[in-house]
Amino acid sequence: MLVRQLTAITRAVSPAIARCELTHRPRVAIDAATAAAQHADYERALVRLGCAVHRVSAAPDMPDSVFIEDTAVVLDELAILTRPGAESRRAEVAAVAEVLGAHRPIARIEPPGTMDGGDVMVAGRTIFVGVSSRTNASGIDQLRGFVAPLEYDVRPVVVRGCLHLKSAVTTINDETLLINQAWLAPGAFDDFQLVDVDLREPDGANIARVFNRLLYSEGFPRTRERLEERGYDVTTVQVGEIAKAEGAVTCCSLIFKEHHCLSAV
Ligand code: CIR
Repeated sequence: MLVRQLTAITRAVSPAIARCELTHRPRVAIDAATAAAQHADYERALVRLGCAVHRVSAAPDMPDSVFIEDTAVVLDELAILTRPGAESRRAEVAAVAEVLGAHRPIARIEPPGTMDGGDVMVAGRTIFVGVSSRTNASGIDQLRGFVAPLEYDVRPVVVRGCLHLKSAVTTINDETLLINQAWLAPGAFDDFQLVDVDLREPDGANIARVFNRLLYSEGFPRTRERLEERGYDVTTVQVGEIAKAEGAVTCCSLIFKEHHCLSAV
C-alpha cells in the first residue's frame, strides 16, 4: 500500500533577519524574537494541519535563511536546488541540499541561471515561473530541461510590482488560484478559476496548501472572508513581523509528499 504524508522543511529565523534583502518594502525595524515566535506558531500550525515538520540546521549568519522556499523546488519526482537571485542568499542552499537528498533525486540550477523558489508555482502538470528580479531566462530554461522529460509544461509569467510570482498568485487547489491581478500580465491564468484578493489587501495572494486545507496570514481578513464564503477551510497565523522582510506563508517551508511503502497487513 502506498501511504502519502506531507513533510514540511523549515529553518529557524536568523537573529540577523533585520539585515534581510528587500525589493519593494521600505526597511523597517524587525524584532527577531517576535519573528521567531511567529515562526514557531507557524510550525505548530503546520503540525496541526498534518505535516511532519523537520527543521534544517539554523544559519544565524544568513539573514534570509528562514525563507527556505526560495532554495528549492520539490516535485514528486525530484528536487531542483535553486541558485537564488540575491547573491547574499546563495549559501543558504547547501544545508537544504543535504536534507532534500534523503527524500528526492537532486538537480541543480547552475550559473548563469538564477531562480528563487518563490517564483515557482506548480499547478498539476503545469509549472508557472515568475520572470522577476530573482529568476532569469537561463534558470527557467534549465528548469524546463529537468522537468520536460517528466511531462511538466513550464510557463514563464512576467511579474511586476512585487517580489515573486507567489507574492501575486498561489494555488488554492489545482484548478483555483488566489490572485492579485495587478501584479501579473493579463491572460496568463485564463484556464483557472480565480479568487481575487480584496483590493485593500494587495499582499494577500500568498496562501499555503496543506492537503485540502489552507494556511494563511491573519493580516488579510477581507480576503479570508472571500475564501471562507466559497467553502475553503482556512487556518490563520500571525506573521506580521516576518512580512516586514517581504516573507509570507509559503516562503517559510518546503512542503512535499513523502512516499512510504507499507506492506498490507
Ligand atoms: C528576500 O528578499 O529574498 C527575502 N527578504 C524575502 C524572501 C521571501 N521569499 C518568498 O516569499 N518565497
